[in-house]
Amino acid sequence: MPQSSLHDLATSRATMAVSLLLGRVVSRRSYVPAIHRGYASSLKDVLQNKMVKKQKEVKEFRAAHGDTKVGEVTVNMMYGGMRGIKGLVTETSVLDPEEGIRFRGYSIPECQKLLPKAPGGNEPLPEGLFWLLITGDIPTDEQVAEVSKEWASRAALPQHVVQLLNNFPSTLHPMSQFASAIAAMQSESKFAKAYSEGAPKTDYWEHTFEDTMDLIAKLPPLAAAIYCNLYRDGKIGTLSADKDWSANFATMLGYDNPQFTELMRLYLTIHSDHEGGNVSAHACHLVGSALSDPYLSFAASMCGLAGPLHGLANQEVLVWLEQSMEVLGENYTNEQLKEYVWNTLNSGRVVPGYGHAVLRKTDPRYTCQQEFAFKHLPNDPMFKLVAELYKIVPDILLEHGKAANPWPNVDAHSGVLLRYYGMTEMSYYTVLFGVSRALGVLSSLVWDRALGLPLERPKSMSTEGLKKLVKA
Ligand code: CMX
Repeated sequence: MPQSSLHDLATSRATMAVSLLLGRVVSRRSYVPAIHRGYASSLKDVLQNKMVKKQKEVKEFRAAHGDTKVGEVTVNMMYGGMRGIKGLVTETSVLDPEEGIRFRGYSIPECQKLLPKAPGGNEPLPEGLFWLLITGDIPTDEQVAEVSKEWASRAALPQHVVQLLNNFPSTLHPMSQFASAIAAMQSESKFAKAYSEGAPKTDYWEHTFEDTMDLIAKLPPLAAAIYCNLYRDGKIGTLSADKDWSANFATMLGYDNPQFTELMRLYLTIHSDHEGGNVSAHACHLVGSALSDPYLSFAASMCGLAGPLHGLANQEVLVWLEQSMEVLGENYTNEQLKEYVWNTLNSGRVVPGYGHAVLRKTDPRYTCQQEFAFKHLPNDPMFKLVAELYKIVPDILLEHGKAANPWPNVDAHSGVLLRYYGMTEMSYYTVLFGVSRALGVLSSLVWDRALGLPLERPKSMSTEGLKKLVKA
């Protein structure tokens, strides 16, 4: 496979200066549809049409129902992580406790069926899911191909970010490297630049959209640089203008198995969005509400994803599974496996990959990964272990009596698939989750700016004040 050094990928300072200059020109004029600009971005045109309609819809809805009550807040909700409080509007996806996620109304199986695929591929292209998330429409093959090309053309990393990545110590966790490098790319923010030059509020969405497209395009080379620096020889594979986003990512990571590329397409699609209240989505929305630019907002999102109760659980699951293999070997009995799970619980730890703050059934993101495993790696011992655990853990968690949801979530399955194709470096897994999560949280950020959502500032209270309020 052709390899190029990280430095080859970096844009020179001169080129960057020119593109920043162009960015300034664009930010000063009012929006001109792509067709008249002579370059491909029909996505932006589709989006603008949607926005005009949605802005009107929201304005009319608020005028008619602005004071209508939508729920209540209890003392337990305030101490209990605000579970169940209806306090956010997110357009891109809705999570049903029983059914799981729907992206703009489409379930995962529906997305797998309806979204465009790569030639010869069976899994949906994340580009299509992004189009769906941000516009609400299922795109055509041509529209998706256009997004792939556009992302490939925006993928160059600034030189100072390459240097930063190359200088990180190998002891720094990949997620810390990821979040830091994203924050450092803020130097490229078209939103920050336009804001500092006095851009009108009505144009915020456009600058946020441009940053979103740039940032999503740059995440695969950035993530690949972390991987290759930490676990390979520091050289990343060559990006090609003709490949889709996932195929380029797989190549840059150094993987040339077409099945791994298919896994990437599925993985990057299903990890993208989980409505607005989860930590990574909420963090992006919250920080973005201060008009921090998309780079800073997404860096904050990634700091949240790096927590073991959220995205880092995919790393924790693999650590836990490998430990069980070490302790039990491959010829374990059902009783031994149960004992291993009980030992985890009795030592005060959680069973990673199980439970959820909203879901009350098996996560459909787990199910579609399980189907992928049945198709491609039915005899893998680690997959068999995951399948065995699925049979016993829910009953154990019910007997344990604490977890509100005893069923597996997305993280219970992803690591096993990656490991099968040779990606054994589990501390890297959450970075892949993060690359995917950009599609959802940045789509929402564009809509936040289009709808003019204000600074987020809920009311907090002291226990003393709360006691007085409820006359305790
Ligand atoms: N194993 C053991 N105990 C669990 C548990 C699990 N898998 N899931 C929940 N519990 C415990 C909680 O720790 C809590 O105990 P305390 O009362 O002692 O604090 C109790 O059950 C009630 O928790 P809950 O209401 O069921 O769950 P929360 O909404 O508070 O938290 C989650 C949800 C995901 C953090 C929790 O289920 C968990 O820790 N799971 C394991 C980690 C994991 O897989 N996280 C990934 C989630 C998906 C993602 O974001 O990527």
